[in-house]
Amino acid sequence: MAKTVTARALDRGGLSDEQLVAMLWNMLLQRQLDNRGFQLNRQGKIPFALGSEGHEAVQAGAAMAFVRGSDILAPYYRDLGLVLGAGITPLDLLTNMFAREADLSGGRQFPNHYTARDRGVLSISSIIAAHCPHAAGVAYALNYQGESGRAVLCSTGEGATSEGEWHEAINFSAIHKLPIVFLVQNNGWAISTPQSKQMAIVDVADKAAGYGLPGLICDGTDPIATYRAMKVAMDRARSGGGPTLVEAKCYRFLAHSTDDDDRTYRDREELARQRADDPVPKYERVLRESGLIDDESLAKMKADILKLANDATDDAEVLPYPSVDDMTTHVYAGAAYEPWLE
Ligand SMILES: Cc1ncc(C[n+]2csc(CCOP(=O)(O)OP(=O)(O)O)c2C)c(N)n1
Repeated sequence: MAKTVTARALDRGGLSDEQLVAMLWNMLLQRQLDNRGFQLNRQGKIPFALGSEGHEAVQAGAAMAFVRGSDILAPYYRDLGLVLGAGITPLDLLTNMFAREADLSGGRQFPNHYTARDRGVLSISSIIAAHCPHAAGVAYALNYQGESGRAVLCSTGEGATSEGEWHEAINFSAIHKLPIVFLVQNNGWAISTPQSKQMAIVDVADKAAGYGLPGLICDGTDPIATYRAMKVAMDRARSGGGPTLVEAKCYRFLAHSTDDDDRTYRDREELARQRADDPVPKYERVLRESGLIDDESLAKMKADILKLANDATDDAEVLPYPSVDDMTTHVYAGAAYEPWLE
């Protein structure tokens, strides 16, 4: 007998059932891979990990507004869900964490510093906001080459908006009406610096007015709300309307990185309060109440994701490290160039 599902009407932002469920998949995969990075670090197998826990909804929603194979992504180190959305695979991510030769940057980058030229993903800079002028440059090049219908998504945290490069990039983009969206994932903290010590305003989106571009705010704990804002902004960029600043309000549940102890600056009550608004179980509830998932399909999804993460971990761990002879490749122009021998 057919199962009767009492579905609550869902404000779906124009997304299909498959897309709504795909966003949950992305969020669950982010969380699984986040945990994996921290586990591997505590096991002494990788030197460092960063987590996006609390940012899952922003990134799943923004990734849904990104057109794979056409748009260009300029991510920052906390963008696990965005890079997955752009086509970087769990095996790519684990190979990067383990710094193996097959890593997309040859095992030379920090963990969480992904890049994939063939998928339009710019290389991540450890220097906060240094990628923003690069992103504006790519957007300028799209205009210059007359490539309409494509946009650049440049992502940062709110701390990055204190950096000169962020202001230069956003100003340049507004002047030249570039096809770019500046997504700010405002999690309230820049390592130990709270937002109140970073800027004297409450909404980062207000910074847009000073440069003459629109600023949108969305609930970054809701992937559909984030998708809506990002879709408006990306479509505007793609159709020649110029740049937009989108601020997604979210929270960082984990310490800044595996090298950070957030107990020294964040009280546990704040964390517990924010956990009550955890985007992952919240979105599970939304899909459950609207009849798009049930216990069985959710359990299967979680089992499949765990297997994907386990397989990627096992496959990456057995790969070889880069050879020592290969040390200067990608560092100096020309593989045989050894400046210290001159
Ligand atoms: C120019 C520069 N200054 C300082 C740092 C050290 N640093 C690394 S991450 C970080 C915090 C950035 O915070 P935010 O942009 O809010 O992103 P979040 O980590 O909170 O996602 C800082 C200060 C750096 N990498 N580069």
